[in-house]
Amino acid sequence: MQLAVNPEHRISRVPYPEPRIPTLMRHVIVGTAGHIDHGKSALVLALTGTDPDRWEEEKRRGITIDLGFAHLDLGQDLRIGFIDVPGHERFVKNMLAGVGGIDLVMLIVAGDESIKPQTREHFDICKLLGIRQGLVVITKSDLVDRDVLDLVRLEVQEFVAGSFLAGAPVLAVSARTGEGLDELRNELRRLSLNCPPRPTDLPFRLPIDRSFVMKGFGAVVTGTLIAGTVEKEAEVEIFPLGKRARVRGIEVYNAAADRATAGQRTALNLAGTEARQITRGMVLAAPGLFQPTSTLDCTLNLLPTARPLKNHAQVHFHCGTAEMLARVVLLDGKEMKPGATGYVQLRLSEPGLFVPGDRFIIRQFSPVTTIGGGSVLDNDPPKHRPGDSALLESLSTLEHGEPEARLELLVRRMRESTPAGLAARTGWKPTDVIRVAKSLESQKRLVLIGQPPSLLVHAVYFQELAKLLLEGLTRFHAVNPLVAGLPKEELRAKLGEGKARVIPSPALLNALLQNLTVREEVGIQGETVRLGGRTIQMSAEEIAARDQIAAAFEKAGLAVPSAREVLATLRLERAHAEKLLRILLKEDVLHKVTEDLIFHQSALHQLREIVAQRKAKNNRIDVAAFKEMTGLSRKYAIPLLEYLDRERVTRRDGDTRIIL
Ligand SMILES: Nc1nc2c(ncn2[C@@H]2O[C@H](COP(=O)(O)OP(=O)(O)OP(=O)(O)O)[C@@H](O)[C@H]2O)c(=O)[nH]1
Ligand SMILES: [Mg+2]
Repeated sequence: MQLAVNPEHRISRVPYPEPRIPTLMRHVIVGTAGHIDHGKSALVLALTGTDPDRWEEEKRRGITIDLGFAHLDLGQDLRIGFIDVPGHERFVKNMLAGVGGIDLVMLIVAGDESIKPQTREHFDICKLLGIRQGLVVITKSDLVDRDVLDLVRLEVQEFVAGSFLAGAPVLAVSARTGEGLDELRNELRRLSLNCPPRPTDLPFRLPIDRSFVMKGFGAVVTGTLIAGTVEKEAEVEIFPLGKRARVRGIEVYNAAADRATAGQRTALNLAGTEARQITRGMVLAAPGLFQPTSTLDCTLNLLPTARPLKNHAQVHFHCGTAEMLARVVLLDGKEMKPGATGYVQLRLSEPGLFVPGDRFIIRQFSPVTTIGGGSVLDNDPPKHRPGDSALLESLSTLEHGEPEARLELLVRRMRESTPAGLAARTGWKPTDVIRVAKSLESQKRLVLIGQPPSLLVHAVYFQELAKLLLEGLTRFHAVNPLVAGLPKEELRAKLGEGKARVIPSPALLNALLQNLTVREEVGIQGETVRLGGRTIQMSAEEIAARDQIAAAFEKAGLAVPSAREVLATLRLERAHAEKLLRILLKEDVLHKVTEDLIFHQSALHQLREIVAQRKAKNNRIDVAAFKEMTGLSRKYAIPLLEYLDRERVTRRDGDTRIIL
């Protein structure tokens, strides 16, 4: 760009009355769009005084290659950040990395050329990305006379008819003479103040558009903060790397700041990571909340100018600043017609961080042109079976449903989830998840556990688990009439058995048990769960015999004879004695170390004490020392040492063991 710009026009003359009460400054991001050489960068320079073409190559060739940035204050209460994009068709992918974060678009059309191919492609992209605000600027007004300008104006109005820019201002300006710039600033201010503010209380996300090393500082990344807030010293997660870093410093529009909020151009200095690991397309986000994903269920809108799209077609996928290949799996048909809209599953070539509501663009694999776009509905979709009639219905719920219906659908699929887990699946903040969940709870569609709720379970699943639990206990008691009940952990594992079942979390099991205890359908003693009203069916004789067996093992200490020998010393029928032995094992009075060696817990407890005493003097022990210390023969020493390894009392290290 070799334009000599009149310095008069570089600086905003602030044609607005200063507000008497200082208000909070609004931040709005304005993006340029339009064909190559139509004067986008020259206009940004004329408006802001900053040349957005930063690179030597850009200056030399007089074209924009990559994104450029500048900003302008229009009054004390409004700062506009400009993202200037390249018009060259080869650099549309760079344009896409910038346009994802903008609030309003300045569609640039040169007065001496009118509408050209990238005017159309850039405008298609803006429409597909759901940009809602903007204006058209006819540039180079000094090069054409009024008649031509009027003609271009008419062409532009026809071009934007029926779109979000229908009826938007169409202004003629000259970056060279400054004509029309004041009016443009006025319109930019008016439109900016009309833009809905970005959500600052959503989970923080920053798609990275640049990453570099700053001497003396280390890694610096920049981007447009699309949601939430980030503060100095905060921990952030880098997606899809899965690494964490600390925010050492923040700059907002080149000035040091303690925090940055949604809608601001932001630079973060990161500690704990290297700049060369981070590239454009990665995303910084609140730590521990999101999961990277490479499968997305989406809506897709195919442009009327595209070719029909075949199932499994490979395309270029652009979302935020990320760019990768993707396969498009059509979910409602074999082929998608130009101009049509439908549901698709995108299988991405790399994982990334995407949240429902995120807009994306797809471009044809070759030759590379923009063919469509849409928005993410589900960032962790289940596997779809062909011909699943419920699939389209659930996708339609995710697209159009009320928040209640959407949340219920996700919880039903996930069976149980946390507010944070659902925030990652919806893009809502956890408090909104809880608010919607409470409304569903009052309609008995969800069960909320904890105060404040920490677990959300679908009501149907909760009832189903309760039924399975009672059935399982009934079966258990029938087979084991002499056993008090099932340990909780075993019960939990049992609930996860069978086809496509998942093991419920301990918190969910506890909530279920609490619910069933209140209704007296189950009873709990320590860790043992039994059916309500159920007691062990043992006679006085059986109890005496059970105690006799326990005493025999206790007396034997560590040098126990085999279980068979112990039982033989008692005057009990063999099968009966074995049943009582099983009860003692279940109740954890006795413990099976190997198939033939059963010890009383008191003996094992004693063993742990001996080992602990040894550790005070020497934390290593070999078989010989163990034998000497316990007075046991090899027959017992080896299985007992292996038992201690399993219990993590010791750890094997070559020929010896370390006492932990
Ligand atoms: N006479 C005149 N020339 C202009 C005006 N605006 C831009 N130009 C010239 O048009 C050429 C292209 O301007 P740029 O601003 O680089 O165009 P661009 O749209 O940014 O181009 P790309 O970024 O490569 O797509 C330069 O030579 C500018 O000097 C204007 O208002 N009047
Ligand atoms: Mg340019």
